[in-house]
Formats: sequence, structure tokens, C-alpha cells
Amino acid sequence: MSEPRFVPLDGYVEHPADEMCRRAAAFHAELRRRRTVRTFSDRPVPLKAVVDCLRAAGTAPNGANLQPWHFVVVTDPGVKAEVRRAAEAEEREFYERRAPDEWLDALAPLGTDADKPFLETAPVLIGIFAQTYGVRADGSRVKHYYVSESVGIATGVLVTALHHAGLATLTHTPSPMGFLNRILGRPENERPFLLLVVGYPAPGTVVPDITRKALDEFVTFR
Ligand code: IYR
Repeated sequence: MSEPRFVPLDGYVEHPADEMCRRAAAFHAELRRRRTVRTFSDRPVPLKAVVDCLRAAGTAPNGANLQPWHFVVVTDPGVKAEVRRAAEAEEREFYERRAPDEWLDALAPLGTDADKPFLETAPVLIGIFAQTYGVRADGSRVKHYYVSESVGIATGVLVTALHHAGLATLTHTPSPMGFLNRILGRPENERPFLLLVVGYPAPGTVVPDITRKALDEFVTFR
């Protein structure tokens, strides 16, 4: 067992209360502008910005600091086409057979269907994988903890960072998405968590006319 080692906390910045409130309100104002889009421009994005957003995602709090995630950045048109083909095959099954009516009813306001042209149009896809366990150099397994929580938080940071940088995202979850391991060459200890579509919205993009819950509908103070 290794001994803990400590260093001074040097990155923390305290803001006076009024500045704290101003920053919190400004951050909310920025985040409430974020909308999931399903029509993307084919304009390339600065990969350097995406890379820094991935660095931000990699700072997420996580189980035992084992950082149980892996991100695959896809820009190759051939790979994107392969992902689209496989995703649309699963999605056709979902929409035509697998999805219960209640699920289809819940999705109706979003206007989604089995066609996923954005998987080829958008300049960047990020395959996000959750490492259900780690593998040491000698092939033995390392137990991972709170994997879904960890990868979920990292994904939230990534979506937020990309929005902050001025990029649009779509959290796409073809189900099942085991095909991502094959196409993106990831090992069997990694479970596909989400496919993040990244780019600029297509000119004239429209989004569903839906609302968010009011604060008192999702927060309780005691
Ligand atoms: N994976 C399908 C269906 C879908 C499911 C949920 I829950 C959504 O919020 C949106 C879509 C698709 O991507 O179309």
C-alpha cells in the first residue's frame, strides 16, 4: 500500500461574495444558451480547441483517481462513414422494432429518427469509453470504482467546455453501441459510453421548442 503524499493547494481562488454571485449568474447565462443540435455544418473546427476541452474533461473528479475513461477523436471521413452506417443500422432497429411506444412518445417532441447524417457531416466525433476495469502491463486487472459517475462527470465537463469554446454538441447514444469498440479499435475492458458529435451548427439550424424545469421543480432547500 502506498503512503499518501500532500502538496499545498495552490490553484484555489476565492472571490468576494458579490463577485462570486456575478460569476455564477454569468456562467448560468452562458450555459442556458447551450442547445443540443442535430444539424451540423461541415466546416472544420480548430482541433487545438477540442484538445484543450479534452484536457478539461480529464480534470474531472473520479473514483480513486483511476480516471476510468478514454476518448477517441474521429475526424477521418471514412471512419465517420463507418460509424454512421453502423449507428443507423442499430437506430433503424430501435425506431422500427425495439423501442416501446412509451419511449417513442417521450422522444416525439425532439423529432428524432433513425437517420443520422450528422455523423458524417460534423467535423469531429468523440467516442467516449468507460473503462469497466483497468489492465496492468502484465495483463492483470485493476478494479475501477464509480465508473459511470466518473465518466458522466468528465463528459459533462467536456460538453460544457466545448460550449464555452463556442462549439455545438450532440450527445448521441445509439443503442447498443458495441460497434464503436470494433470501428474505433478499443479493447474489451472499455464500454462505449456516449458518442459526442462536435462542430458548428448548420446555417439555419432549428432546435425543438422545449423548456427546462423551473428551479423549484428540481431543487429543494432544507
Ligand atoms: N438513440 C436514439 C434515440 C434517442 C433516445 C433518447 I433517451 C434521446 O434523448 C434522444 C434519442 C437516437 O439517437 O435517435
